[in-house]
Amino acid sequence: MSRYGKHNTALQTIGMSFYNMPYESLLVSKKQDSIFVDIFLSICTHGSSSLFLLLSLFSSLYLVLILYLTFTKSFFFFSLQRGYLQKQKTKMVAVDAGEVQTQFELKYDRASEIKAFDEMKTGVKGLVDSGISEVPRIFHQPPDIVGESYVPSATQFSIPVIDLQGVKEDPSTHTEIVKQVLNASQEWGFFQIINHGIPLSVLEEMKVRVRRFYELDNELKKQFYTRDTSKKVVYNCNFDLHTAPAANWRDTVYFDIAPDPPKPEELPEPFRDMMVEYTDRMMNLGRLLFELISEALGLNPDHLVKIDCAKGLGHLCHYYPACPQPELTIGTSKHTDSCFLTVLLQDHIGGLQVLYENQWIDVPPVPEALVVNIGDLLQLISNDRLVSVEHRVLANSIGPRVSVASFFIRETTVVEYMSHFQQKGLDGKSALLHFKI
Ligand SMILES: O=C(O)CCC(=O)C(=O)O
Repeated sequence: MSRYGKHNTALQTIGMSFYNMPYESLLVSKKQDSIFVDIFLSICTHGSSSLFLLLSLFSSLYLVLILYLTFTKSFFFFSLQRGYLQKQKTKMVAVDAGEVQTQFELKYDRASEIKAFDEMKTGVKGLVDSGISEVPRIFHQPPDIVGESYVPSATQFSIPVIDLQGVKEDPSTHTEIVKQVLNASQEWGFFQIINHGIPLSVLEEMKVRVRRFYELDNELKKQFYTRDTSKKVVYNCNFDLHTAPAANWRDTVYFDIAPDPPKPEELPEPFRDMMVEYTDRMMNLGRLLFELISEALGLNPDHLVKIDCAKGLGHLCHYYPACPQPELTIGTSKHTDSCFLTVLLQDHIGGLQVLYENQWIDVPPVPEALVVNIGDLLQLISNDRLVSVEHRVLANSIGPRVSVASFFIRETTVVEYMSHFQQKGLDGKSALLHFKI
């Protein structure tokens, strides 16, 4: 007789009704001693008190599982912060009054730390939300860069501000504006514009939408986290995360928006009803700027538009979370832009700096202004008359900072250039050097 013989009647009833299989086959499959069968049979014979015991057992197991998952997640962030995922410690050394340097030691499994961080798909914001109080080592900039960030920005210069009011109505105003655009593009490669035609309400709303995207639930945002740059919407932390010597304190969502925009349903919800308007207005402004730059170069006003400089557009929506140790890292490493022209919307936090006469100059936030800068491709096709200038964004203990960089590009002509730019990352050297003869 089976050792389960005394439970036969109850087992037969429950076995038939729950599993819809003959009682005999249930017995055959349970020949081995099993704690689960014991529990099951005990319920059959002892009724509700056993059921209560069983439910308690499963609740406890569930609780243990939740605690385990919470602990391992916190441990990941804790490990990343403390550097336990690395083989040796980073040493902070005071070099001079107020100056701090990070000494990099040799054995450092950076690739594993980067991989683990990237697989979380929650970016820098995820780290900050987890409550870290120290910047993880993967974000520590090399000592020379850290030292450079400490130098106060030069205040004797300020980047030009050009008022576009009346540019289309008044010929003498128009001529004056063209002159200012030429000077700024030759001398600085950067300028701010006011009265550019995009209402302040649209600019403010776009910043709200960027913040709203980053504040989405992690599971929703993760759907867009990718390193597949053929996608129309690419959200990740640093496009060069796996190749750069140090990661930037910044997350980005990129929209490849023109000439072939993504379908509205492909966009993250916060941008759906906003992207068309922002893009249309940015395209109009882009065409105006290319007309002014064409004239500044002595060309027909429609020259740059005719050669499709204003045809392709991408928006990079950056998010710079507040940083617990801004002196150790950077928001965006110094670089030049890989496009014809960039129009940048920044919020009130500040941190954008431009290299001018070998000094870093702040680009002060002005609510109604947009920042315009010449990209590498315009420098290239203008035979260096216009300059694509290095810029960077400092990390800040105040934040988050958001910005939207709209890049005008003509992709088909720059496939090779872009792949070189992507591969080299933000290493402080112009991608043009690779193409000069
Ligand atoms: O966030 C900023 O202010 C600048 C971003 C930038 O330099 C870029 O996207 O190339």
